[in-house]
Amino acid sequence: MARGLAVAWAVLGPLLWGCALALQGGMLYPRESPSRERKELDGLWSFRADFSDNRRRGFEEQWYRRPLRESGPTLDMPVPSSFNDISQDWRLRHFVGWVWYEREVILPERWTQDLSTRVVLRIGSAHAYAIVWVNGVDTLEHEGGYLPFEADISNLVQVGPLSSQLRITIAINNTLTPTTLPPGTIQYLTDTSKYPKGYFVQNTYFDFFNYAGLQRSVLLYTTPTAYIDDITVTTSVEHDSGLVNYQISVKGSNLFELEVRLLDAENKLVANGTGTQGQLKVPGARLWWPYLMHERPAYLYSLEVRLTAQMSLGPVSDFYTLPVGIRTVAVTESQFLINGKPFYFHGVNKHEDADIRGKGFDWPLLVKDFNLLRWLGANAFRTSHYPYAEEVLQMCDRYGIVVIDECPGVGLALPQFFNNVSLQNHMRVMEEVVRRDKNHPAVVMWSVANEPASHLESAGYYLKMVITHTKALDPSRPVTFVTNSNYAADKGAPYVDVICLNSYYSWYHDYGHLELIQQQLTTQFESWYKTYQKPIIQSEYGAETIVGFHQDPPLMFTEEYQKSLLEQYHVVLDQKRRKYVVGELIWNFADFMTEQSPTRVLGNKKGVFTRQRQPKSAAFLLRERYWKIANETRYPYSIAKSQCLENSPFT
Ligand code: GCB
Repeated sequence: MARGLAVAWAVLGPLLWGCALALQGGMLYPRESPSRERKELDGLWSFRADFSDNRRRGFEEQWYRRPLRESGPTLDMPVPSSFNDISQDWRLRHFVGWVWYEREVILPERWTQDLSTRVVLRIGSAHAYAIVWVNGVDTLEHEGGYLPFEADISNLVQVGPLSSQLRITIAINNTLTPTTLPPGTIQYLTDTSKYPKGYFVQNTYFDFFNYAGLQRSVLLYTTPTAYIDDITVTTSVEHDSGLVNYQISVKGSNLFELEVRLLDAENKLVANGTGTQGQLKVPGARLWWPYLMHERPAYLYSLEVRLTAQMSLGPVSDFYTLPVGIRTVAVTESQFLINGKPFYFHGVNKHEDADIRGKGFDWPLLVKDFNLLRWLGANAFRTSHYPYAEEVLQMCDRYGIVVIDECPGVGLALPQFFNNVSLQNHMRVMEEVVRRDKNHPAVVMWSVANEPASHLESAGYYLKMVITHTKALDPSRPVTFVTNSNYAADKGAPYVDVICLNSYYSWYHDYGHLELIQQQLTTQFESWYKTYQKPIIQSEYGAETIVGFHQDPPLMFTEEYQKSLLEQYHVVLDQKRRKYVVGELIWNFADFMTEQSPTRVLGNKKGVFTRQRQPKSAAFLLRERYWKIANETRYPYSIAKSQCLENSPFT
């Protein structure tokens, strides 16, 4: 693609925004406000896995009609959490099929009696397919983990004196099929000399454990019956003014007024407007900068939206406040620009994985990981290989950590996965990702897939369609996918704005031959750049390392080998980063769980931290490097200190 075009969409983006969102309805993060309340349903839920042969007993016996405990034995299951590692039953760890969750709730009386209140049930994520009943009534279905879904349940709870008691039942199926995202296959093993009748396994084509369940919060929240349904904000900069373009969708009324106020961090009004769309001009705006790039990073304004609607019961008001960072993103032939300045990604890939909670959202883990990112001097991460919890992105906005937001398009390894049904599903998932994450200043690029079989012709068409669709959904951000194909064979690369490359020299090839890395990596970069003239990110590299294994000279799996491999990569990255390589993301931030296999020792051990978040030797090497790069690339060029925790440089 011509570079001019890339720049053009960065400029035109804010104007084009919103013309293509195909999903109905918004997915604003549920925030409290004078007109909105929240009730979190985290804690212990009743749980039962359906171990019946066809996994359908729950439906046959209609477990949703009565309290789950009346259907048979239940377990206590914490939410949020993956269910897999919580019990001592190995069958649950590897369970494939339907599991049932249930929780009883008492609602505040006002929620059930006040007919100008709307009650919404929101599920942060349910991996991978979910059906929801409220008081036994089929209310909601959703396909795909890692993204929220919700339903207005007012008509179920505002029906009579007993309605303040609510029973929420959620059936979740973790089966992955050729048309789910990520895809998978169910294989029946029919050799009766080896396997019992009906024996099957779930095959996945990615390298992380298929944790499942209610892995993020479930909550109830209220809005008035006329309400702010969605807000879309894009920003740009003109001379020293920040421009905030907003578009607001209102539901429940056609007769309404909207007031929009932009406040600075001291709560001072800096601009205001009215109506469903407009542009706010902020003279002398403070920009949202990535931390380490600027002395005053991550500046957030607040966009206060107030809706006043005329309803038959009288006037109704709704309030919603959205954090807004003013910043621009653009891509040239060899640079990734934030606020017009070259940005170098020195960061990590992550997983939402730790200990017994699996992928369950956890505040202590969130804060610990961000403290480690700052200790490391990491300024960016990729949400490999699925969208992370919204609270993670909110932290990135506040701390100034840049995000490449990846959808669950991982494991697209077989030709049959590039079919039309999968394509439609993939495009819908991108709609959900963009709808959820579009307003985060920290998100600077979308990644539509990780390591698809992009050498296939069918994959070329498929990736072109998903990328084009994503660009139409959000013309303000670059789009990529992460490849491990050869530069000459890759059919998807022509459509991306930034080339993201995974390579594992001297790990999956030429085992132990660290001396080859420099030559092979140089060839990789030069071939790709010569072919495409687009900026390149080394989006994965690393080595499996078992903490406490030592050997000198280095051997594979030791801490010394991981360090030496990184050092070899860094020599070439240093040569190329002044030219067209715009980032390096280590694989991985921390060790994580995978399926069992002879090449994985209790999971993937390529973390620079252990799964318990303790550093391996490579973490210190990376820390020195990242702080050195931060000092060299900071704008304006002042000295960054590695003691980043003092005096909170993040506000
Ligand atoms: C990759 C994948 C990642 C794996 C990693 C590895 O290329 O993108 O999901 O975990 O390699 O360690 O093999």
